Amino acid sequence: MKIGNQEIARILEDIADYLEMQGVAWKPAAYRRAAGGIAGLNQEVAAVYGAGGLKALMGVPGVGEAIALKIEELVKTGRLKYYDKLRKAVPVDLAGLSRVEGLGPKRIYFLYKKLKVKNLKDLERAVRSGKVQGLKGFGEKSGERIAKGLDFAKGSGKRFILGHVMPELEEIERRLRSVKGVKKATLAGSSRRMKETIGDADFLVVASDPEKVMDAFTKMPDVSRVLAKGDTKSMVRLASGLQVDVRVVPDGSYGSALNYFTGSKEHNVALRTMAEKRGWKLNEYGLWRGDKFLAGRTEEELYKAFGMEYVPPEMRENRGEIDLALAGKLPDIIGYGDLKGDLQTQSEWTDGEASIAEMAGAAIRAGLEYMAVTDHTKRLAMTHGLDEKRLAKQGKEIDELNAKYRKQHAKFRILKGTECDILKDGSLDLPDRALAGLDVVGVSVHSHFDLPRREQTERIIKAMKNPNVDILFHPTGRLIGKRPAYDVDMRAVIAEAKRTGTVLEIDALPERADLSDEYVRECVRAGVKMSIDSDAHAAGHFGFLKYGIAQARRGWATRADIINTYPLAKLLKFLGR
Ligand code: DGT
Ligand code: CA
Ligand code: CA
Ligand code: ZN
Repeated sequence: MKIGNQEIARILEDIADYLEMQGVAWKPAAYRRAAGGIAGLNQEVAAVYGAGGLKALMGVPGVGEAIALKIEELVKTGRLKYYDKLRKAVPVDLAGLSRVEGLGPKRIYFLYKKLKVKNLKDLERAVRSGKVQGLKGFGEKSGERIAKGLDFAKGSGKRFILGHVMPELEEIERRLRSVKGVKKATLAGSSRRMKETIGDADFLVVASDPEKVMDAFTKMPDVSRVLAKGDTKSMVRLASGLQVDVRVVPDGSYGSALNYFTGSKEHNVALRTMAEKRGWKLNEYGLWRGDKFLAGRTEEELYKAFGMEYVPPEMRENRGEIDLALAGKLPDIIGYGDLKGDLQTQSEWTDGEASIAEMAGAAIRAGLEYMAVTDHTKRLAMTHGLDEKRLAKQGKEIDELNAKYRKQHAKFRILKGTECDILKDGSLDLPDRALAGLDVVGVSVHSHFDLPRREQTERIIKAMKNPNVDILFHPTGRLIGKRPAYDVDMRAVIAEAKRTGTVLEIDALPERADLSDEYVRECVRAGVKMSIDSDAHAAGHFGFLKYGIAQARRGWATRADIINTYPLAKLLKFLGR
């Protein structure tokens, strides 16, 4: 079995840790340098060794003769006796334990000797029982720090919510672009495909001076740890815990590298298989027939060489997009500038932070032509939800604002709406006569999340049957990483939406992203209309809309599927107003 670079690097890191436990002086640093050099290598160590033996290994940044000999043993046998001996003496999960802030090799060793702590689980037990805090040389403060670090380490296998990390990633992209000699810098991976959560972030760079890029990248202020630094590849961990990789690639194969590192892996494999069937070869350096370079400078060129339409990153999941692109039949999915309005916003009348006028101002600046005010209803007492009387009063304020826009000849209209609570039995929190006076009625579930599936489904369907209801807001109620969707038969809900003409919302709030891309796809297939709403609670929240559009694109929705791409007159007609 061939041993990969990541594993070799990890073993060298572990050796460094073991040596540090023993109090060995400069050697740990040498092993760490070598590990970083290998992690940053753009070819397999095994291939380097195969081509040039021990000498070639010593050409890897940070690798001297002693370490080269150990790598040779690893490549040849898949094992390293020296490492096995160290591990046997102190059998601890170094990788896991070192993720805990405040735990270095010396302390890991100490905990092992005193409390037999071998892994995160043991550590958790020892922290809970107060044993760690009681250890001599481990004052109460560091015990507390370790307990905190433990919580974080346990969660660090977690995925990150796209909308929460995207602003920082955009900042990193700008930073990389501003480095001298950088020609291109682009976000790739799942964040380019705009997946609702990402595991790590991947950047590609074309630069005349890669060293400068790596220096700038590893020295960014929000970097908490440099995991690898090489000539063409570096990896860091940000203070948020998010890992970010950067690779410098040749300009001539930028397109194929971007395609490869954008993924998804499944899409890549399908493309590569197709290439092989034609007797071609596809890798991150290009598309080849024998030694002849066919394409790879740009992604457009690459897809064209296959005789395909360009596939937008959001669609690259090998869910049928390849056949459609080959046939020239990809759907014309909604674009990021296509929304004309927003149909779910909250104001300071309930739990929003801004006045209706302030929200409208922000919506206008976001390029929208209409916005529905959909404050909560009285059942949500903690949000100071509206009853019929306050709703009517709010309507007057909206009329006055609209009159003002008309006078200024501003092309903007505030719609009167509600986010009306669906009560336990499926009835609504406002009387029909109040709903009938509104421009747009949204309904949603905010309580009794634990009803049995049948009851939950019937409750929601009953609300959808009310002829005043236009949109079901955040249809599954999930909060990513916090609360799963309530148990509801979405197939039945989608069928009912088709029957009653109810719109299903794609709530763009990053932790909601509700509908998911799969449900968007099912709505498209069923011919059910959707809306993309920010669920804004503050003037700055209209920026969330792009994540909702991304979700719609990932579900292959076109403009026609999304009702708030319609101009106002068409929207009002659709809503029957
Ligand atoms: P993530 O980070 O879990 O949210 O998902 P990705 O898609 O960003 O995955 P990541 O970071 O492991 O790798 C970035 C891209 O590199 C991935 O989308 C496709 C490509 N890639 C990674 N590993 C492989 C592989 O084993 N085979 C192929 N064909 N492509 C790969
Ligand atoms: Ca990634
Ligand atoms: Ca990655
Ligand atoms: Zn809600």
